[in-house]
Amino acid sequence: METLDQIVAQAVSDFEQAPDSNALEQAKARYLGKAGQLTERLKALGKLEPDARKSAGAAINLAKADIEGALEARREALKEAALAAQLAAEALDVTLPGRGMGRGGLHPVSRTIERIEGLFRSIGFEVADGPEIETDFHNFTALNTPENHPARSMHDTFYLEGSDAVLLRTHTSPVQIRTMQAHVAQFWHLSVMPEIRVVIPGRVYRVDSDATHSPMFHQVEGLWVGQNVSFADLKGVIIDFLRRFFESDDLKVRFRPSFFPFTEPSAEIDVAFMHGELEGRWLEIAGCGMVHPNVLRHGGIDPERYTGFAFGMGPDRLTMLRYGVNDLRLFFEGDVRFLAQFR
Ligand code: 2U9
Repeated sequence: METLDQIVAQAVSDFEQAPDSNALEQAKARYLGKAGQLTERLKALGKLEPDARKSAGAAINLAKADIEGALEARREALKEAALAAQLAAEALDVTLPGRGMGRGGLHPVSRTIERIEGLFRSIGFEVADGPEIETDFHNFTALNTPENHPARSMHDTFYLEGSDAVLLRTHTSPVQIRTMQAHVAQFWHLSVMPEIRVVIPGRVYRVDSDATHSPMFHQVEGLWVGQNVSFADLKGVIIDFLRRFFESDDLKVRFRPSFFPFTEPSAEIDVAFMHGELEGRWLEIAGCGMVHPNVLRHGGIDPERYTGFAFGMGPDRLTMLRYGVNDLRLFFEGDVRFLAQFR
């Protein structure tokens, strides 16, 4: 039979070799568990004479204390090793460089709008804006758009709930009406009013959505009203603007007769590049015309004394052309991977 010393030595060795706490507790059971070696010896004490029982019991208790000591020591060692492993796994390398703050930038359409504003400011235009929620009067009636015009239908225009007279503006033109009215209110007492020269950039809304139409898009409109403002002035301003905008002195521009309720005569403006991928192709870029007498009257201006021209263009489309973007929706999804390319 093994001596107590041998059992203790075996237990200490088993504990030391236990790789984790599970194995350690199993090893403990072999010595101190219900059927463990030391437990069996304690049970056997009952069969001994009282004197022998006393000395044997004392020896077993000493052995048990040794084994428990070794067990506790190994438990501590495993706990420390586990903590050290966790600390190593979760360690941060504080010497790594930081991630840095991402640098923001203007949206490509905002850049186009600022560019357009700058070019018109350079020839004496002011920049104006107005409300995106408009009245049916400013958006349609004042712009000579008849009661039955399809643009006024719920299929094309977002009306505010419970109203057929308040809507999301479908163009920036109502701001031009407001500009004329404010101008007249300020200068009506003068024998000749100063000229109005404004460009109006802004968001507009239409019931429309596909790769080339968004329910929200941008417009820039311009208006020049004064005595003797002519279609020749319109052509000069527009051609000069387009050549500067596209940085191309040999850009071709043509005015194609068209119809808008708010201008008469009216024209579509096409451009053709003399270089690059789109060379020689006519591209529709804007619309324009002489402000209709009814529209001047709604603005409070006497069409017998003053004339004016107006134009409208889509900066979203101009941005697509300038940067070669083929899906309008990319501008309004807010995907930073797309937008970061324009920083
Ligand atoms: C007033 C009088 C006249 C503005 C005009 C157009 C022609 C035109 C479109 C071009 C691209 C809108 O964004 S777009 O789809 N615009 O074709 N706009 S004349 O005429 C006005 C505006 C206000 C008081």
